[in-house]
Amino acid sequence: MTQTTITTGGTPLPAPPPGTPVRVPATGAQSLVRALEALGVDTVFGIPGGAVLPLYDPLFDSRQIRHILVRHEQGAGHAAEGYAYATGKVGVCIATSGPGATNLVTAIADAHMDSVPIVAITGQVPSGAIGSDAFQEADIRGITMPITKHSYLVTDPSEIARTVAEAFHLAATGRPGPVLVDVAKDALQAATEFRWPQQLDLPGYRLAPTPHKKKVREAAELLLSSRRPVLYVGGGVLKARASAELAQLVALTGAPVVTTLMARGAYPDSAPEHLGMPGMHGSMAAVAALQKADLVVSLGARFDDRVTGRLDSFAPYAKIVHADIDPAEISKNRKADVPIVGDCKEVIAGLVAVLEEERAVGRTPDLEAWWATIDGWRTTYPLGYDDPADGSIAPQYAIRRLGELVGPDALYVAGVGQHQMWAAQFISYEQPGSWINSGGLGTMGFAVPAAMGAKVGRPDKTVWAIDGDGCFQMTNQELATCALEGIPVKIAVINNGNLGMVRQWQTLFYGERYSNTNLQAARRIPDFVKLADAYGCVGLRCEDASDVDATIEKAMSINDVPVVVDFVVHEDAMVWPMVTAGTSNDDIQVARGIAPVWDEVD
Ligand SMILES: Cc1ncc(C[n+]2csc(CCOP(=O)(O)OP(=O)(O)O)c2C)c(N)n1
Ligand SMILES: [Mg+2]
Repeated sequence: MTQTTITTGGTPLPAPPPGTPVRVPATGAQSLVRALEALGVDTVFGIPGGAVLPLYDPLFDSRQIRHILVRHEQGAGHAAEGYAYATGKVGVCIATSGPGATNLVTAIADAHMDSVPIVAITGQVPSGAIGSDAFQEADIRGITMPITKHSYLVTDPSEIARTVAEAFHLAATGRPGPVLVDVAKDALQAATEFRWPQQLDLPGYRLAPTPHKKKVREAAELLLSSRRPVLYVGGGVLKARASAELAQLVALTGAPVVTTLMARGAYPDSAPEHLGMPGMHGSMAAVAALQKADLVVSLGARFDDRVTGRLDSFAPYAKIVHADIDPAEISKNRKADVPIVGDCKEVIAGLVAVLEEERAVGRTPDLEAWWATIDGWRTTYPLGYDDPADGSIAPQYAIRRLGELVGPDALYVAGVGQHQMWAAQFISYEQPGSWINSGGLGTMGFAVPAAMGAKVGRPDKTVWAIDGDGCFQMTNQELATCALEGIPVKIAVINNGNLGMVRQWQTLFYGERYSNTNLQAARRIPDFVKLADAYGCVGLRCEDASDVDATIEKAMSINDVPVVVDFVVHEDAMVWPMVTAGTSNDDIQVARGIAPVWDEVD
């Protein structure tokens, strides 16, 4: 009577906890809270307001759900994302109608681009007022339609529980993504009956099929016969929790691995087969290996323009195996020779099974010559940077030391800009899930609230945000939330006094005309140490390279309150290597004006 299994397309969802009633009188709002409880939600991030107030009343009574009162709805959205990244569960954010809901839009778009499972719950004006330009009315469903996996407007209170159950299922399964549930105020207030759905009816929603055996075998054959393969690993491998299978695949093939910005940590950076990150700011070895490959096996990656450079010159000699859970990705940008639709975990396990059989009969790839070429690139063009002559801090140095002193068990969350690229390049990610960032949308302001959400989800982990001075000023108000709610995140502000990544483009492409990128760091407005203090956090400043280690150690010793470290760094540092947007990866520069010498590959 109390236990039900939800099925959709034959896939059972986790049953709600024992004791969850199947039918019970409730208001719409009560039934929404009950539904969240039944789905195992323990944390939600939000801000109340008129239209969503009826929901906040029963939420006050929930003993299961902790509501974290943020300072800006964008923070709630990114916190839900950070929570989802860190836990693998669906993150939840709540906002009121109108401006509350529109403040969520950036985070929803971010989750959409990076396939992050979140459910955004918004209050809507009463159903009778919808369409009348009522106070705080915004058609949030219409606004978010192109940036959600699915969106609902609920006006019938008896539909609330089922809708929430569906929303969670849609957010978490298949290719994950954000789902919006907009609920009219009168539906929240109305008396109804909480009804836990016996099954979900989602016609047209098909979960990925089992990977096609013939295609998997074809891909395995190509891996055996190719002489210059590259495993191009994307965020889908992390979403599929397929790192163990990937490690087996690498062990069986000995093939080089590149991990995209979204996949850092999917394969250990320290492993010899790992060439680093491909793309605009990728390592020379990773970019070159893709350009010279005769086979690219794409696993949960999407041939993003930041990876491919000018598409028609990307990996020109390579056959393409493209495995993805979302059939819409396959051949979207680059035509696949071997398309495989399926969950990466199953695809890679399938490849491993075939390759094991073949190994048993003595067939293994021979990549000796390929590795000799790759090792040449690696030794000639390692990632590097120059230390400023004046003793000031190279941002890369501060970030590298942070990674070395903090170690691979922490979670690292980045903002967007130069500091993000350096954090992707100079920290060694050894574990899946240890790197969290905004890849597809490139959302400044992501780091502080996402770190907050990650720390709430994994209180056992040390969580470091590596943020830019520009990004930090977009969402640092969530430090108040962190301080009051006991969420001791650590923030390293890489303070170069500029919108550095934009400045870098101005240096390179706009004749050093620095239009509106200088944040006037010398005037210290705001002073990040004082700001941290004002928010109830500990603020530390580091301006000299010789103090970097001691400052990081000091920050590591403070675990009861949030810590902000203001690393004042040199403003002229640039991110290298670089492939200029819109150009070919063949035109990569390893430093300003320095093109590598490409080895001939037979
Ligand atoms: C919300 C948003 N606005 C604008 C941009 C464009 N943009 C990309 S990087 C960047 C500069 C970031 O500055 P900062 O946070 O100081 O990082 P830095 O590059 O200096 O490390 C800007 C403005 C963006 N990505 N996101
Ligand atoms: Mg900056």
